[in-house]
Amino acid sequence: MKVSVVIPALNEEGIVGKTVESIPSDEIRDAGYDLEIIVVNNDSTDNTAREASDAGATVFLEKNKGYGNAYKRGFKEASGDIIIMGDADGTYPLEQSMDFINYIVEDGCDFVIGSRFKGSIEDGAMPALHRYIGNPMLTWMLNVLFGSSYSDTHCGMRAFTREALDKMTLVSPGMEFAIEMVIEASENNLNIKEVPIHYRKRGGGEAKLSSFDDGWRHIKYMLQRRF
Ligand SMILES: Nc1nc2c(ncn2[C@@H]2O[C@H](COP(=O)(O)OP(=O)(O)O)[C@@H](O)[C@H]2O)c(=O)[nH]1
Ligand SMILES: [Mg+2]
Repeated sequence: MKVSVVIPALNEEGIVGKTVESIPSDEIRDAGYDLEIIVVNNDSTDNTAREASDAGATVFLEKNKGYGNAYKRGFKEASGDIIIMGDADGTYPLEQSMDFINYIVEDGCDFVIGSRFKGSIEDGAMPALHRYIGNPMLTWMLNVLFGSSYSDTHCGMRAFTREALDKMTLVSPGMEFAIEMVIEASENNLNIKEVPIHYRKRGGGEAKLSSFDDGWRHIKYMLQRRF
């Protein structure tokens, strides 16, 4: 069986290399899996692409900007039976990848998603506005509208099977991709598992997320999709 780790990266010089290196390649290979690491770049103006490939990733350049477009490209290029996804900014514990894989292979889960709210959040890793208002409100709204029971719909560290990927219709170009995927997982009745994770401060660079624009886009996406 093969595992593909897919990471989108826009101007993540200084941290994308460390993020790639934090993937426990030996542990994954020792457990008997083939492994590929894919970084999808989008016209970064810094050394992101070079740093990622020096760290051992295969780098693709996607011409259409956006978080969703980057992931769609990465998933198209990935040939794994299991796909793991996460940010290039050092915030997610990719070193915990084997836990995610094991929930799929040993417990038969289809879709595994981290939860920062069931786990822990390093001081300064998430602005108070997102931690106490934005994320809980968006998570609550999604659960009410789509009948799901997530605790952290915006957690970007996830793993799923190829069959699960094939069932999900993923078309959003931008950050709404994150919630499109959890809605698709829920609506396709995938066997979903939440794993508590520790969320760290960004290892450098700048957040690409804009609180109000992206918050509003998420609300609009949910309402348009539901009604
Ligand atoms: N290739 C690519 N990656 C992106 C784009 N926008 C965001 N990313 C990456 O997607 C991940 C999530 O973005 P981030 O700024 O960390 O958002 P946050 O975690 O919600 O604050 C990071 O690894 C970014 O580098 C984009 O337009 N293209
Ligand atoms: Mg991030």
